[in-house]
Amino acid sequence: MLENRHKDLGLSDEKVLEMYETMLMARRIDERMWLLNRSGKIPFVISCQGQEAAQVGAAFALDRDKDYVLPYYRDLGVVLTFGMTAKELMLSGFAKAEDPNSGGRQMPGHFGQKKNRIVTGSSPVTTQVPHAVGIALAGKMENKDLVTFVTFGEGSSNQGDFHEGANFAGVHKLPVIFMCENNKYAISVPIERQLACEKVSDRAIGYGMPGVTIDGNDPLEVYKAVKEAADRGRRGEGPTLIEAISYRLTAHSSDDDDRTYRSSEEVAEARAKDSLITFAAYLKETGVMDDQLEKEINDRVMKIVNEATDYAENAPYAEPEEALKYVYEN
Ligand SMILES: Cc1ncc(C[n+]2csc(CCOP(=O)(O)OP(=O)(O)O)c2C)c(N)n1
Ligand SMILES: [Mg+2]
Repeated sequence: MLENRHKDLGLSDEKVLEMYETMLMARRIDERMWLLNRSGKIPFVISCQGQEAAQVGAAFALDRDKDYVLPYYRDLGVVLTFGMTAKELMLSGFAKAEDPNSGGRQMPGHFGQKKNRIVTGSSPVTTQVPHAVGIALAGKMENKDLVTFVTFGEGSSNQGDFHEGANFAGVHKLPVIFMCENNKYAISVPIERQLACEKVSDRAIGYGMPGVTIDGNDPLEVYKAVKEAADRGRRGEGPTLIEAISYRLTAHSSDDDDRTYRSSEEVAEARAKDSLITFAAYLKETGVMDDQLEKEINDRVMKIVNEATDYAENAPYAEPEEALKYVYEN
């Protein structure tokens, strides 16, 4: 690794430590959710593990006071960067009344928080893409200096919503960043059975926008690509398609057994390239972090995750009468 790549990108030591801590927070929350699920305390988990570098690297390149994010279900790293807390995520895992995403109505992974411009999504994959395009159009019509950032899986890039949204954004030169988190599987279907073209980013040419494929395990490479895309969008030059390559380290969800369709050797190989390990190594090589600081960060994160778990576990469920709130007009 090159010495101090983050300095070349204009990122301070504090910023990259903050990135690392956010990646670690996403991982530790996710790990805790699996434990809670397997001990019968929460009904469902859909993991970010393996995709934290792409999520956090990207979200750090955006303007957290202006831009809108339209995350998909794995994006713990994106929503944490945009201000959702561990406590709020745990409240969602336990489906408690105080969950800011949906008041405990939705499955975990349906992120939404108005004050942080995290736009709520729906369960059919890729429906967030046309929403991101629409918000960018509104921003352009109102001369607002904003970009929208939308993510989706590579399997989901086959859905009509992606193609319709990308085409409209390309024609109207809208400030949208389309980021595909290519984790090589769509549930049990491997990448070779999903696409006839070589890369998801090859699809960009059809919509008149640049398309790049980058290493999604390298948060700095992702930061750089998303920053360039955001700058293009703000200059009025239109959308960009970014394909961040990673690997889904867990099963698709807590309801799936991935041993039925992939080998443990393949998973072990991907685990050896885990961005939590490689980014920590980079921070040590460049003298930004030592063993002592690494321990301090981990202890701080674990304390927050423990407190969030306890709080959410003990928080009240919504009253039954609340079930129809927001569904019908009062
Ligand atoms: C329109 C639609 N079809 C099918 C599903 C069921 N489904 C949920 S996640 C998923 C796989 C998506 O794979 P990918 O886009 O690669 O994302 P990943 O889960 O790998 O991150 C499917 C088929 C759905 N939610 N919506
Ligand atoms: Mg996938």
